[in-house]
Amino acid sequence: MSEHTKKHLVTAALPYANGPLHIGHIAGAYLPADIYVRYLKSKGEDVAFICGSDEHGAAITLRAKKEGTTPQAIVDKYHQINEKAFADFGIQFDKYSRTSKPIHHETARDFFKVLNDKGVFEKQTSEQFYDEENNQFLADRYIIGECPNCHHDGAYGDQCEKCGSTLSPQDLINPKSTISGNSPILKETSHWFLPMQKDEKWLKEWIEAGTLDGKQQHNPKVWRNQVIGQCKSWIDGGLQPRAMTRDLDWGVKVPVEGADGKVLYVWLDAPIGYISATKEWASENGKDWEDYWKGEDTELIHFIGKDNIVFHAIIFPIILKAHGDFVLPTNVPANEFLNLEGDKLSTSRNWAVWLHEYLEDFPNRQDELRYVLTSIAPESKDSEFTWKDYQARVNNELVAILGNFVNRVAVLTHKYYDGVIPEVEYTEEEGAVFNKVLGLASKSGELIQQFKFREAQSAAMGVARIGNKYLADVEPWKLIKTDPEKVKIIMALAIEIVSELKDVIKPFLPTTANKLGALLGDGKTLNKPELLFQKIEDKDIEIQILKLESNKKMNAPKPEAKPQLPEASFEDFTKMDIRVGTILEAEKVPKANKLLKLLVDTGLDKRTVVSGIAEHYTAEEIIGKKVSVLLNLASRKIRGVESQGMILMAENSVGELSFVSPENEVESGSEIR
Ligand code: B3M
Ligand code: ZN
Repeated sequence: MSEHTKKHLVTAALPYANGPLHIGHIAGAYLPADIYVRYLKSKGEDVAFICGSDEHGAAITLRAKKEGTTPQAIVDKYHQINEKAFADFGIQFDKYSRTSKPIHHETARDFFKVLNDKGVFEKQTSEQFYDEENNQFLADRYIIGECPNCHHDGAYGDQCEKCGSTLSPQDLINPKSTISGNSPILKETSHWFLPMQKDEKWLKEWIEAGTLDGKQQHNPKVWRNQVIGQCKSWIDGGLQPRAMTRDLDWGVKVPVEGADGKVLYVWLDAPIGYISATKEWASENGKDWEDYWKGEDTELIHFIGKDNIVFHAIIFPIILKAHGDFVLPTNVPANEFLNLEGDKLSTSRNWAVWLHEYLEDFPNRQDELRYVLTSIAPESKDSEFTWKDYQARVNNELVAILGNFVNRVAVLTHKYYDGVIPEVEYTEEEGAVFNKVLGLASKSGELIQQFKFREAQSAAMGVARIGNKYLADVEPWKLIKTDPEKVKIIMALAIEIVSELKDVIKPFLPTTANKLGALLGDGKTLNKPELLFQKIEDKDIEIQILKLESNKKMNAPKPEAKPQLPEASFEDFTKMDIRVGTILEAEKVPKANKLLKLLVDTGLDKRTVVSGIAEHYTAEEIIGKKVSVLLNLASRKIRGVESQGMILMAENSVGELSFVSPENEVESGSEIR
């Protein structure tokens, strides 16, 4: 069998078309997938890189409801935005499809039918939440209530976003329908269940040892620990039957009689999207999709974030195997999460760096973001993006090392030789330097094949480091007077390092690699250099940090307003004698942290009032202040001091107090009513 019968099918999680993409998405799945694919293609491998919009599921219908529009309008909008953002960042899919296409509906329906005909599913009746006002069953996301773990009040039926725990709708305390706001009732409905418990045995062997039907299917040593760990803990905890259909009117209709009003569960539907998109790509490119999904020598890799592990490493393999003929994934290199400036990324709180906004603020600087995101890729644990770190990595690495090296080579070659690349023979010294370069380049490639993209990029940057250090050490600008022959050799080597650098960084920094390609031209003369990287100034990142902070303020949860008190008559109100008073004296009440003893001019008299404001005001700062005083409150002793009346204060949601003072100058004793 020749080397090139091998096929690589690489998928990246289909993003929900219900919002724009942020750096967490890119760092989690799309960037590593793109690096992997670019590398394979540079080696002449046969690759299909497949992705697309996930356009079904309650996430979409919910968003449509919130924005007062249709699910179709939502997915049309975000499919386009996201497809463009991927392209702008050089994420080069062979196919970016969408699950709303007829070919997908057909593929998903057929898949379900095959499984159903084989008797894979068990039809079960269970009780689910139902909104009586709207006559509909409620998808998990349509139910909110109190989280049983952290008691957060806005937990969804499938997950609490506050503490991250996975939930079932029936776990919620005091569940409410998000459609009507009412408490839902439980009502019987039937669904097609996948009895996953039957697959525990082979799954365990397959995941832990990599064997399937007695054959070695993958190498578990290349699988990430957290992927194997998560799968093991699911399996060891005992797999449960899981419903593969839902009561919803948006999605792929269940192709079985008696299934009106039901669609395929989005987690059955979406992974099949990989298959339908491959079909589309194949027919557009004169290929056979089955070579990639059913071939003997096919490698299937799913790039995803860690919240998708169970769907790709347990559920999808179960259904692929149950269907028969399909290959199972060779690896599921899931990433952990990326945090932002000390906090979890959050779409709803707008705590994110949005891709389309990044490129508005930093035009043409997609490689800079790719570089930083790969440098901090959350491959084995959660990691964090900060703007300061972004600035430091761009300035100290891309500008100071890579950019500086290439720029020196270009400038000196033009200065000494009008750009013509000298032809020379290397001495041993140059040979040794170049061997180091080749060593790093091949190391980078090996690391990519082991899905260690962080280290792989750092090895690639090592090539620029070697070149930069080499020039600094041999100082051709000094030798040019004394030993011009040596300088020719030095520059020839430096140019060859640039050429190697171009190839080795290409998977990571494709735009930069293209610029290096343009610089190197025909290999005989260097063209004029384009600026590779510009320094990120302090003000550039200060703007970004301010933007995040103001988003945070705008999205801070508003406390619920206290409900209005029972009605009071006008007589009730007029019983209260409230007047403007002036604080004449103030002092702390001994041994009472909160209390100040005030002497107040009420216009009628000067009297003592004890007020619990000492944590908000010092005695000195309030002397002379005009305030509102309730005069005819029955006098009471507070800490041994007789208090005659009460100062009215406004209290905000976090318990801060402030005086209620007249806006204009009015004399003490003025009535308030
Ligand atoms: N759309 C979930 C997500 O974006 C889902 C992935 C589907 S991959 C088949 O996290
Ligand atoms: Zn919780």
